[in-house]
Amino acid sequence: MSIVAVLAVALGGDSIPAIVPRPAHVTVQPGAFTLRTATVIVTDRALRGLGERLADDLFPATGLRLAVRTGAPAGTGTIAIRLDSSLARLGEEGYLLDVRPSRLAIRAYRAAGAFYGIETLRQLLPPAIFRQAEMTGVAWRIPAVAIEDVPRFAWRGVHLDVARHFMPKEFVKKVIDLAALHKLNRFHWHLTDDQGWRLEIKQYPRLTQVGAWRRETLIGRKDQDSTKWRFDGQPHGGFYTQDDVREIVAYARARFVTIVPEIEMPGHSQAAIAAYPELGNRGDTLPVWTAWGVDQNILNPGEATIQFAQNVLSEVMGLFPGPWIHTGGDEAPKAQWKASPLAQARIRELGLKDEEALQGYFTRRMDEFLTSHGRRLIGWDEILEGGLAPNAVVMSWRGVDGGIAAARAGHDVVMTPGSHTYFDHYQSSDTAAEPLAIGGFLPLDTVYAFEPVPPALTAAEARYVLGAQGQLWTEYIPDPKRAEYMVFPRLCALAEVLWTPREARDYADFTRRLATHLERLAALDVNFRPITN
Ligand code: TNX
Repeated sequence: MSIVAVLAVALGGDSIPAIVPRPAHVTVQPGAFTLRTATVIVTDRALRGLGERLADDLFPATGLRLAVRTGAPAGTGTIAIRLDSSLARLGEEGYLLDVRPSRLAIRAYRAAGAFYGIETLRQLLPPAIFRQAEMTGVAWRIPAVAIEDVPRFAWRGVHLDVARHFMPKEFVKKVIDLAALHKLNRFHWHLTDDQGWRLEIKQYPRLTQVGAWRRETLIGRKDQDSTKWRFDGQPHGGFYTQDDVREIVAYARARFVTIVPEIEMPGHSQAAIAAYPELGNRGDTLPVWTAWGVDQNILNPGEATIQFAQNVLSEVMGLFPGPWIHTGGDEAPKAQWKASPLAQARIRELGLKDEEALQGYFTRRMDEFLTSHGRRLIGWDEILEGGLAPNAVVMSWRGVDGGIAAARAGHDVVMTPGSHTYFDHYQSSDTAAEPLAIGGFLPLDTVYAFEPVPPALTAAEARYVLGAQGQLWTEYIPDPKRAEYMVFPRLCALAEVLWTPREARDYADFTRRLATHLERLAALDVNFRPITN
């Protein structure tokens, strides 16, 4: 048992309330605050929107329409939500939550902190609070606690591949909502790949007219022998219009989630080449890819293609206000560049060593472009191979070594190793009892045991580790329900890795709280994998 839990028991209180991720400091006190018809939500002018959102969230299950008053005194029977300039120690995202039988108060230095205080408050209520119809016979009691909470990491992310299988806009919003419930603050949206281009680009309409649709999809696991491949004969596709994106960006912003859009280059680009064959190396007309794996068809490194990529990124920057733009960079086989006169001439002209250095040059051109527009390029760890672009942030997916190398070179890093953060891997060793997955084995306790800061880093280097995120690649994940099954409850474990102080992490205590948390997810219609092992 942790020190906090021992203290709580010693004080005669219950164990730590079932909040996921577990707050940094919790003191359980006697008594409870009860929601009643007369309860009033009191906010600062700046936090009025958050107060209204809380009132809206509490209404369906309780049937109570709580009044929201701005600038009123926080007396008996009030829920006060306020900014406090003396709380700079809590940073952008920390908060204090003080629940007494007579009144309840959330205080934070910044609005994001107040938002997380509200998320904690919702989890202190019975799980039925997440239902969308009035739940009779439930006592809406909030146990008296004093919570002081700040996140351990600044980058707490979840990634979703909507290229391999298109996921509808409503599901994207649900993922953002669930991210916020777990106090995650980055949504990495993998929008383009060989099998589909999902973002409307006004200058290049064929990207979605052609690139958003594939003729059919490989059935089952990809066999080494391509003569054995069988296809489903069903067209698959879809894309988000720019208006859809504006809606999703606003939805995320209201939940303090920054979207990190990803446009893959120069690899994972067959859908773009299918739309505009001049982007490829051979000028042949390709279909949007119907199989999985590492594709040999990559963008050519010519000046016109660099211009194309920058034009696309201009529209992306116009849609997404966040600081980070992801340009992929992973798995770009160089056979076509080796055979291409244009690529070889580029290598000579630019005095580059080889094809890897040419990809490094391509990435640096994107880095300069994004930097000149006040943004940061982020890419998968292959971008280290051809000489790292000066401002780039690295996502370390092939283990943590890329992250270590980048941090030592003074680059920001987000840890995304397959070994601990790939939610497309199996959740059980009994794979026959699970839906078909890409392979691998990533059980819940392994996610929980993940340590984003590799011990090899010094304290100074460790500061470059911004955090981590969970990945959902969707080759074998055809729809939202399967996506939920693969992500939950593993994302709950990762959220705790990212939020909770390292010394307060305790797997047994996590699984105890998770049992209640899964009732919340059930109320929210999340198709989580039940805990069976
Ligand atoms: C590798 S992770 C990829 C993806 C696949 C994934 C499957 C990464 C940067 N590239 O394109 O979907 O493996 O696990």
